[in-house]
Formats: sequence, structure tokens, C-alpha cells
Amino acid sequence: MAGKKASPLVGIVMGSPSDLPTMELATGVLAEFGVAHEVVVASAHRSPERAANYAKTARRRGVQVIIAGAGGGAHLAGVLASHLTIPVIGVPMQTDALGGMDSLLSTVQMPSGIPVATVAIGGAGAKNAALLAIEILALSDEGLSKKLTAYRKKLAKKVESASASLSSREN
Ligand code: RP5
Repeated sequence: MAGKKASPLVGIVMGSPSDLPTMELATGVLAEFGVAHEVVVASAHRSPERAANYAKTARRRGVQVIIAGAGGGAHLAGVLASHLTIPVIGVPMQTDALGGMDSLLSTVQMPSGIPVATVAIGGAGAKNAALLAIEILALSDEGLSKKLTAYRKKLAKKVESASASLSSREN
């Protein structure tokens, strides 16, 4: 018999399937840390009711942090945040038209009272959104906190080995 699926702690929402290649960088990090998550497409403009309904029901499903990726006139993170009081992290998509500045500004410039934690444009932002979500969850999860410490150590080690291999080339 298949085991019961863990309820999602992180909800990943994107405005379009075209955002998936970027948002998969976030799901990859969550999977690496063993954090249960769900992935949904809901557009603030093309399917506003679906987006609102997702936000209104997320907490009931156990979701504690939402990561919302959208591009262009990127209002998804803000719209979700307006229906919720759990942390919402916005990932501005890189765009052909304006390089993602459009997504960044429309995600980050929230009116006071409804916060969206906005990360960098594109892939780096998607990865950091997942890490930020994990940091939030780790405040009450010692195991996750240890994994974050190990992850940081691994990053620092990579820098050290890169530096060591450069200096061995110089000698
Ligand atoms: C936004 O419009 C989506 O988040 C996407 O980044 C952008 C373009 O969507 P498509 O036209 O590729 O579906 O709502």
C-alpha cells in the first residue's frame, strides 16, 4: 500500500507554464531538503478566481510559505498575499521585453500593509526563494536548520576548492 503523501509545507504558484523552467529551480532545492511542496499554475490576470481560491485554501492544506513566480505585469505574489497572512515570496521572471525589470518592479512595489518578500530576477531568485522558505520553516524545525548549516558549509567548501585549484594552476 502506498504511504500517505505528506501535506505540502510550501506552495509554489506560477502565472504560466512558461515560468516552469525557472520555478523548477525552486522545486529542486525543496526536494533536496526533503520539504513537501505543491506546484500550481494560477494567473492573477487570466484566472483571478483560481488564484484567489488557491490563496484562500492554502493554509487549510498545511501550506506555511508561498513562493509565487510571475513575469511582466507580475501581480501574482501581491494578489496571493492579499488573501493570506502567511509569508509570500515573489520571484520576478526574466522577460524578453524588459529583461525582468518589469516583473521585479511590479512584484516588489507593494503598498504598505501587504508584504511580499521579493528575491532576484530569474533562476537565482527561484533558488533563493526556496532557501528563504526553508529558513522560515527551519525556525521551528531543528532537522531542517541542521541541513541549512550543512548546505552553507558545502557552499563555502566549493569556494575554497575553486580557489585552491586556481592557485595550483598559478604555481
Ligand atoms: C505572466 O505572464 C506569467 O507569469 C508569465 O511569466 C508571463 C507570460 O506568460 P505566457 O504568455 O508565456 O503564458 O502572467
